[in-house]
Amino acid sequence: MREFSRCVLNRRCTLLVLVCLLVLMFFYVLNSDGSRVRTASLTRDRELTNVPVTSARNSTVPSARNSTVPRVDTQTNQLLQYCPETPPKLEGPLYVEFSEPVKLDSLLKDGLLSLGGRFTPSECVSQQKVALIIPFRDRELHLKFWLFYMHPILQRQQIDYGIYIIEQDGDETFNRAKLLNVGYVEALKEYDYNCFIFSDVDLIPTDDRNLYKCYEQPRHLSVAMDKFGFKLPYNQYFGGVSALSKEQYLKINGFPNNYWGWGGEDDDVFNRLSLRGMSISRPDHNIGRCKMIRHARDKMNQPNPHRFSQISHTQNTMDTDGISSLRYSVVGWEKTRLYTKIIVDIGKPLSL
Ligand SMILES: [Mn+2]
Repeated sequence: MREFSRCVLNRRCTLLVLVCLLVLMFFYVLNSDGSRVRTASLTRDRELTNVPVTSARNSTVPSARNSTVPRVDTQTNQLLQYCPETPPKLEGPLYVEFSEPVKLDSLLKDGLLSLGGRFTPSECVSQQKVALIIPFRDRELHLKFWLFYMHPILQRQQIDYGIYIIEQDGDETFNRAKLLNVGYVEALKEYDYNCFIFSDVDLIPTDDRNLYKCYEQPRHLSVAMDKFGFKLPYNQYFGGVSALSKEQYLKINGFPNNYWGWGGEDDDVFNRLSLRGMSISRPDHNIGRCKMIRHARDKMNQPNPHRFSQISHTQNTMDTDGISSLRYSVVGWEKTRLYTKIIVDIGKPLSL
């Protein structure tokens, strides 16, 4: 009798184990469609560790290692998934016009922006944390247009972002690249950004499928500017708007600090990237269209007469001139819900 009941018990146990196995297999198959958070994050990690830095142009694999973790929505108590590779609410070609002045109140109505021009999508977890850095001096009107058009675009792109306006104090010759270095350092003091977009204040993309995020290779975003007849002025052109992950930026020791005046600094950055074995990723020419606000040359931003000689020496200067040698002091700052502005003293050119 006892033996009989043990036998029944064993059978039940076996049955239970089998049922458990079936349930496990069911969930395994369900998970393998890649839509679950856990699976998505595992796949991304594998892609990141296996892909060599120099391979595949125009890849859509984000190079910035994702340090964001899935979070629970406090209102619905649900676990949020990562935002999809293609944001669902993009509009494609956009109407962008600079002839009429714009009002910025509409950007604040929905309460989505927080102090410093910070935004985090509520419906999903962004794959990257993006700091937008804008070198600035005396272009208030352009900044208004930029904010008016860019905030809605970045929000439709579901990007976790912050806006940093880096203003050069004083009337000394303008130094775009050094201001960009300052932006990188200052942004990282506030948040764990892993992607940096460096943008001129007068450039607006006219298609929101041009995603303001980082890719496996450094990204040039302003590939078809109206100013250049919607073409690249030359193949190595890296000016206007570019995106570098933290790793890509550090690999080239950041940007040069000694290009005073207009021109050359973007070519130096291009040289740095190719000297470190990287290539340039770009969007399609139709998607990468953008409009520049017409303006006269700024005072104190005359063409840099040393630029051609400097560009030819990138290989010798890049290790000593860059983020490793950056010196500046913060003179003041301003935080609104549209942006963080940091006013900096970056010195003046060394007399050669
Ligand atoms: Mn311009």
